[in-house]
Amino acid sequence: MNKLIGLAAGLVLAAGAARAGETWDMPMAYADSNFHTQNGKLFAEAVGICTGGELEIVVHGGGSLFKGNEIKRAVQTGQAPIGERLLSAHQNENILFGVDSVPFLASSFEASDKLWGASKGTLTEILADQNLVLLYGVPWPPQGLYFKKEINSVADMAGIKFRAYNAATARLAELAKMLPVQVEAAELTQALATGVADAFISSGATGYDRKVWEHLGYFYDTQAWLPRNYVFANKDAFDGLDEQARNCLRSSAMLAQVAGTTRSRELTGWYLTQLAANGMTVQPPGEQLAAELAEIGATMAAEWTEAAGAAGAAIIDAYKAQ
Ligand code: PCA
Repeated sequence: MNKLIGLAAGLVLAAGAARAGETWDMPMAYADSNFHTQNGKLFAEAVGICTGGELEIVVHGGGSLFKGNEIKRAVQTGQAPIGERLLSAHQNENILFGVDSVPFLASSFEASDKLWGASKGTLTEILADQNLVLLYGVPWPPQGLYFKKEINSVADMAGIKFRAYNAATARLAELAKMLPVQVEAAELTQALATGVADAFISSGATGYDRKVWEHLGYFYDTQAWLPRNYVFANKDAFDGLDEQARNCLRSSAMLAQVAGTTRSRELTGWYLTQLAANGMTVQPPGEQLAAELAEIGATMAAEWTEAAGAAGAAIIDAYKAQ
């Protein structure tokens, strides 16, 4: 039995008799086969077992219920009671949502966990003010650059159409004199096929999910940051549950965060192997490229710190103090 389900099955003993209850639709933005979506399904299963069927969560992957960029609003307004989204996609709303996409600030799983620990309290408060309850967050594998051709310097990138997924990736494109275009992961394959974009930054996971080897040849393992998906509930829907169901959501969320993060870490190398097995050149950036990307990263870190003010500084201080 899966560890997560096993623990949840233990919790059900405390949960009492089963009774017919509520069903929550849970929109998720990424492919059904993606590990975030699979982990969301385990979370849903754990909640179902823990509540003895009182709360059934039905996962809708691949942006099938709401598109990625619609999910937060849908949950805020109660059109969906719960959902998952890329946290840094909301940086335009509040700079602090972009804390996990500052280049080279936290570029390992260990550092990502520390940064999450340092930022979670503040993010929870911001989301609570938006009628949302933060449940859990799971990082994507480290972000690397995908291109059609070999790239040895930032100058080689000039003029390339670059698919962005948040404000930071668009800014990176600008600083490298590329042309950013926002595209959801669900539409990435089509964007590459039609020439809307010829390059992007993402994890091996998204390259694999979208079979990007059909269009691109090179992956540079820059390990620039590990952006996080987070799962959140509508606060009114959450508060409307009985205490037992709320506790089940919280405990299943804790398990899902650990299980999902472990899975992300375990799969990181495997995804890169798959890119290579499908004909891509997978390698670290060359010395010049790495140095020039570090400079762009330093510019972006300074811009983020300036925009994030005292609240941002408090998060960075807490992160560095760990
Ligand atoms: N995949 C998502 C976000 C980060 C990642 O690794 C994407 O490319 O949209």
